Amino acid sequence: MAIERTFIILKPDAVNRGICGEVIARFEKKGLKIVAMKMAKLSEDVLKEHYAHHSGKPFFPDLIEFMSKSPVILGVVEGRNAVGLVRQMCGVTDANKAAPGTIRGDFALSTSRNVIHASDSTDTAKNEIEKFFRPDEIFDYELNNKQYLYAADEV
Ligand code: 3AN
Repeated sequence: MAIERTFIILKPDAVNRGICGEVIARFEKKGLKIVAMKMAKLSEDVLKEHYAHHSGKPFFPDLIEFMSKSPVILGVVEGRNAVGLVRQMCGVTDANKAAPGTIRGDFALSTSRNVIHASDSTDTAKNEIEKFFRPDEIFDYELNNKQYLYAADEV
């Protein structure tokens, strides 16, 4: 499994409910590495492009209004199979159906207020990271814990 980078947004509900730290801690505890992080208020134009695949759906206006209402935290998370792994840790879109133990399963009750966005494929991750972060905002550094996270033939 390759070392991948994936893009996350801690949405306005996470910021305003004060649970960002708990969510980020889950990725750190799992052994994933935070390689970029910043707070930003996303414009309606940026959000309409980010969620273009939902344009025209009944919930689209509420989604844009909600996501632009307050600052969010943007991040890049790195590790083996990070794209699929972070999606698994988030749980399914409808937080009512998300399994206990997942972020949405443990922290949310709604489809539209579901705490976190995470890229759904390696291609999407690459595009989203490029769109939301400049190269100098993403950091290459060693945690020096690889031998404790992976066997020698796994890295
Ligand atoms: P995910 O974030 O799990 O990849 P997407 O990409 O289908 O899910 O949806 C993006 C966001 O749009 C969701 N996180 C949620 O906020 C909102 N959304 C998706 N489907 C619905 C729905 N049926 N009703 C309300 N909001 C929705």
